[in-house]
Amino acid sequence: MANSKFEYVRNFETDDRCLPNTWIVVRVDGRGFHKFSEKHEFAKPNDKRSLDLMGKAAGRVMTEFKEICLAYGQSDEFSFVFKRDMDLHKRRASKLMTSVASIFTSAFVFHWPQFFDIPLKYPPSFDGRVVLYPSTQNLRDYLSWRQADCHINNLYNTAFWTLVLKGNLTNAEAEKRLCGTFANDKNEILFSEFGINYNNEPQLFRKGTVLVRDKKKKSEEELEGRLTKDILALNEDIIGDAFWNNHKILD
Ligand code: DGT
Ligand code: MG
Ligand code: MG
Ligand code: MG
Ligand code: MG
Repeated sequence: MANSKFEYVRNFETDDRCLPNTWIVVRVDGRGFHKFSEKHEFAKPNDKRSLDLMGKAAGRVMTEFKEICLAYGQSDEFSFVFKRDMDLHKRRASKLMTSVASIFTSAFVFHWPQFFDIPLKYPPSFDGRVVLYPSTQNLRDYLSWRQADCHINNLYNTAFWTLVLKGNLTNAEAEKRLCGTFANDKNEILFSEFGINYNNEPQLFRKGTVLVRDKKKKSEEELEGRLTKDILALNEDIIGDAFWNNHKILD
């Protein structure tokens, strides 16, 4: 049915191609995960099962899209970085964003039983957005921003839930106690009152998860603990230069 009289409606579709030669970041974020985490009895403040499942789902997205060079996740979100010279889907924002959110969500549901003993109570969903970064410094700053967010929230949540669960404060009392405190105050409360050295908390919680590709041939032993044969999950600092000097992902 070429050239039917209906075909003019195609002209209503708008062009949403991302600017060439820019880093494309797609970020997905769990919709209403405050409620979702309560309903599924997530451990507070961090549930390792959920964070590992998020990493697994993100790995599926990277397996599907070879154009993604790196992903970073924390809490209920994951950011995917597409190589700046890629031309997948003609760089159309809606195609990239919806495909990533869809693959991520279905993988999250598909792999749920591997991580949780209880069944899903309702279908979880994730929203998506696309952001373009023209310079590599802008992209590094974006990723630093997300990891700093992870740190700030995790320090607050660790102090808050320690005061509630171990200090027997009510939620309101704990909130009041932490109001106006700085990072060193929270570290001090954790250490002097509960003997917790925040720096010894798991890296997964403090740093989030960064997924990178690693195509080197590996022994059986080295494959242990990997997400897939080619994708490595790390819980490292990505704000400083060391990580980037080691991995050369953005060069
Ligand atoms: P949204 O994104 O606007 O639809 O709303 P939410 O509720 O997803 O809010 P968001 O994304 O700003 O914050 C993430 C929520 O998920 C936050 O309430 C804490 C919760 N959450 C994420 N990971 C964990 C976890 O490992 N354990 C627990 N207990 N809660 C978590
Ligand atoms: Mg949100
Ligand atoms: Mg959310
Ligand atoms: Mg979130
Ligand atoms: Mg089609």
